Amino acid sequence: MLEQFIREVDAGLSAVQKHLPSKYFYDARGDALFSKIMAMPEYYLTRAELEIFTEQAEAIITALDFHAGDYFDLIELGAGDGLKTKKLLQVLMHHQYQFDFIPIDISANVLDILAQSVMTDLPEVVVKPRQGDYMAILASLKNDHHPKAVLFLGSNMGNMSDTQASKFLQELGENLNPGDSVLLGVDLIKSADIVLPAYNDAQHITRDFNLNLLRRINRELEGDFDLAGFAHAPEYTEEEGIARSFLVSQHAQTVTIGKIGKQYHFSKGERIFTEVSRKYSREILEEILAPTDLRIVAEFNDSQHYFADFVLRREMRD
Ligand code: AVI
Repeated sequence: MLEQFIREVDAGLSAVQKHLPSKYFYDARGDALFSKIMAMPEYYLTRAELEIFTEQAEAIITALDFHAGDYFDLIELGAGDGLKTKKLLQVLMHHQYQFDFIPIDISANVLDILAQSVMTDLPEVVVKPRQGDYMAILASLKNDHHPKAVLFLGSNMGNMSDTQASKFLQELGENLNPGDSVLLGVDLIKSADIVLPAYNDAQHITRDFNLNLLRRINRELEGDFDLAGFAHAPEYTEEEGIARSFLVSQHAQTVTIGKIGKQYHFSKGERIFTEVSRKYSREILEEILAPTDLRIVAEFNDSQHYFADFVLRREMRD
């Protein structure tokens, strides 16, 4: 784990256009900051998707096409705060569907919190948390003879490039059986005056979240980044539909990272690219899905059309 962090930081900071992987935002401090981001007035994504789940859970369940009497697996990739999933679980329980709820996450801690909260609020739901790699666990579940619906919510796919997203959905499809479903939550392309503030909030929580990458390198890799020497700078245009976050060096500076045993030079104005947050249209999603076995069968939107939850179905191969 530490070796991979070292390798990826060294590769990213040695590149001509410096970059760092956004997955390293999420240590304990990063998780707490992201929880705050989800509650910010500017971060419309969480509220929009929660509205979809609150208002349209019945229709979503119909689109997932479970048959009465079938015992199925409801799998969630990345255990979030559970708020949206609980809406779905409530309606499923109300209609006396029979299923296991299987949240999968790499963090045992995050899984524990979600499992506890579901067991407290909905004690009749069978929760079977699985810790580890998404695809490895899906592969291990593939032959359990239960129909499956996989939830991948919260615009988490937006943090992948289109190539990565396509590869991810291809693998996801390969680990499902024909007829299984995916419920995919994505943020939709809209104007910059709505999207940009979500990544550049008035309380500067997103700035701290972005800078947390450098703080983490300082702590875990013995770095000496001066956090005040880097500014948070997000960019977004509606034409492209991709929000990108950068950290911009405020003056020429040299940073030493002890555990790598190297120094990295930053010129004034030089940027570190830290995160992509893709916004989608149905057409873009269809292009991403083209090489996969998954097809769109339904789309649910919030009342403002900010967000979409797509139901995808693993099709039969001929
Ligand atoms: C987790 N992910 C969907 C968030 C997003 O909107 O891209 C991460 C985030 N980055 C800055 N703010 C929120």
